Amino acid sequence: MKLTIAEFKQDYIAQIKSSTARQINETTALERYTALGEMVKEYIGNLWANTNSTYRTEQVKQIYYFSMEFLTGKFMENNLNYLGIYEIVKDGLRSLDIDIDDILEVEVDQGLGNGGLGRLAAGFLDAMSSISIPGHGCGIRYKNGLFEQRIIDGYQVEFPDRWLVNNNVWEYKRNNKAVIVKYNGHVETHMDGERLKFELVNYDAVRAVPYDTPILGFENNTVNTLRLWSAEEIDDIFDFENFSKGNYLSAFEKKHSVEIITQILYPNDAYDEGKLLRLKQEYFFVSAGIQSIFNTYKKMNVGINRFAEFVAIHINDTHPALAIPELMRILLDEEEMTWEEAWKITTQCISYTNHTIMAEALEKWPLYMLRDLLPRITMIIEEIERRFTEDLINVYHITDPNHLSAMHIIYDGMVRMAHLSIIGSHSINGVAKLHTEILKNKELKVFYDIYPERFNNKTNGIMHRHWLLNANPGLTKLIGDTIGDGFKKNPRVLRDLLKYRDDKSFLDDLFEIKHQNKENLAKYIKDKQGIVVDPYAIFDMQAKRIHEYKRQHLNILHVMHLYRQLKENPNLDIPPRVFVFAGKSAPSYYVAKQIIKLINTVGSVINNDKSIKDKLKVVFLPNYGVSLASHMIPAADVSEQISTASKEASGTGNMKFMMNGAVTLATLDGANVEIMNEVGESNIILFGLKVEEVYDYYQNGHYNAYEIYNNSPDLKAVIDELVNGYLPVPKDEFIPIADRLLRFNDEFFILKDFESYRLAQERIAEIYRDKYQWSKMSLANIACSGAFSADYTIERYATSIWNVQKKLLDFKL
Ligand code: 9GP
Repeated sequence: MKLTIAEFKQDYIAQIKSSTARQINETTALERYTALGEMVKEYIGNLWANTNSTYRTEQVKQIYYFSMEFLTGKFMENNLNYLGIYEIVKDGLRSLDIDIDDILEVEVDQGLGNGGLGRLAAGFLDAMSSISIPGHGCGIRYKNGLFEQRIIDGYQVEFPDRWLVNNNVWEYKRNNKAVIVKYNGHVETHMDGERLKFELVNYDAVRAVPYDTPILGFENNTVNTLRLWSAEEIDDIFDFENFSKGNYLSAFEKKHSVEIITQILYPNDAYDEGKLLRLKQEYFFVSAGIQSIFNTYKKMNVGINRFAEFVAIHINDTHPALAIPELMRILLDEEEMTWEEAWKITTQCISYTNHTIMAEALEKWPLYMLRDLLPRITMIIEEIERRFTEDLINVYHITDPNHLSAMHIIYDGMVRMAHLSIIGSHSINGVAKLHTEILKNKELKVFYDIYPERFNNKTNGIMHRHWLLNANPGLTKLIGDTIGDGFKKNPRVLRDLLKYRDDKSFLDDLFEIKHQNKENLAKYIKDKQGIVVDPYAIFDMQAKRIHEYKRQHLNILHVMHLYRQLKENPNLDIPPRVFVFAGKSAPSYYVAKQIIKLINTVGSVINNDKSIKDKLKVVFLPNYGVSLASHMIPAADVSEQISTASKEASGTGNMKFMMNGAVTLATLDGANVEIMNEVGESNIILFGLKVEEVYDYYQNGHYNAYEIYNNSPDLKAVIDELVNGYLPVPKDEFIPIADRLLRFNDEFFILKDFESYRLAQERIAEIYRDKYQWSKMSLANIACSGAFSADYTIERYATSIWNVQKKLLDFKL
């Protein structure tokens, strides 16, 4: 947009006065931030209104991305960049004696997600807007985001994440678009002429109120909507009569029992908590979201039969799978369609992404619970199941009871949400090539055999503008000065950087930018953790959820090994290294929490041991989220992507680190395989078992952890140190970790992969000694990272799954 510094200053001073009734120099950073937010929101508002009215009047097909999680992080810097006014605002504020960084610092991360899945959803929204796809997000406005992680005495301790405490300047509450969601009750049937009608009676009604956040596209006038639903008591009142009788608490009971539905995001990305509340949440946003899609759709007046021509609904993992029976319910009970008509529309509209093969994360709900909470929805699921079984027998000629039971939706008293999602949608995609192959050939093979045309791959992507423009301005400037700014819209042109791989002065600049980012992070570590690290050391990072399959313990065991070597020979000639960890554990995942404690305990010993001459440091940065990632990733030399082959569906951190010039230390798992294909084997450090070897061990059962332990003195020494070593903890503290490795036979092959990991780390140390060789590898990673932009991923979803066209918008601000 066009804005001069003088115009900005005038608008801003007026805004500050109207929103705070104070002089600018008397305002707090929060007030300044809020005033700026209000102003930016007004600029965006014009574009937003134009986008919505164009979609409506031109009757374009729209995609609704349903997700339990949206990890959007902060909006201000992005919005300023996307409007093209960041520099103007920065200079305007400076002339008012305000540092823009102080304002940006005040914003809190919108942390409505656990990790990869939620961040992916946020990146997809950004990409849809930025490449002009009419697409919106639908989710839950949790009052408390993912917990705040603090480290106390080395342990993870969880605190509530009250992100709304200072209000959220970006959202609009839309009372007039509220809808009713119905729970419990029972279904009555009656004949209406020829038609059997179903009616839910005596239900509990909850008011779902949407809060809309504008999702701005990059310099293209598009503003889509993230609609998050909040639960309210139907009239938002308390029981006055009860209150008057002095029953203060019980008067508010009903109100609280409703509001609790959107109170908290489950801090869990790998397990089905089995909680009724979570099921309520899932139906809540799905039912509200689908009702509101109908309300919007009906304004187009094109007839209900054409619904699938104008609406695509994507379910992000199985959490929104109840969209299938809910859409059926509305089409059958409210729009009075036949089952066949309704089913056709439903399967044409719905598509599903699978994000994991971890068995414990594949959602199942007890049938009795579902029936009690959602009686009509359960009837519809049972009918879907009945018809599906009939098809299996009559169309696909499957009669073997074991085969049939492997495919049922309802089995052993449980409802399998992945099966419902597959049967009720026209597309099922995995999130990296390898992951999709595993789904097709193994985990979901029985379904692939009957529906091969439904299965496809859509490798994940990241918000490349965020990870460069916002997170790494130094690198962004160097790229822009060298190859121009085309990469912002078309990140594949980053490949042009490859021309500079032998240009020493370019490599010097690149090295210098990385060094500056490391200096900044070193300062951050010193300020926050009190640990001094050497910015000339190799910064080796593992930042992601803590999980045994992600193998943070392989990393820390190797650190313990390096420490042993240095203790034996303090003059050992190795480049100094800083190992940085960050990530949250699910609160109930005991072993993962012990891994955090182990990292911190090892760190407390190593960081204070003068005898090793600062050659080794270990840092655990608490409360990993989008903002912390944005500080860390630009400073990384090495990106640890070391999951057990087959277990990480894709990973997206791997792509962010690569884009910022880190060299990946990787197993051939998830999207690491595609990263290797992009950069070439000479620019990635590979190690470890391959998928086939992992499956071979699982199938043949001949893995023997004790044997490896007994035959590898280095490994044995560090595992023994877990229990009998120098760590200042009670002797049994880390026995649970040691037990998982030995007594329970090392499910994730830490022991088997230790030696090749150690050698890979040695290679890294070797290469790093040659500054130019290292910088060349780093350059190759940046140059080849453009392929992993979410812009391209969304392009592929739009053309091959959703069949949604771009809508270019012309509007002058
Ligand atoms: O574990 C996967 C991760 O590999 C992937 O990158 C991410 C986004 O597709 O999804 C994660 N899965 C979940 O968070 C839970 O299914």
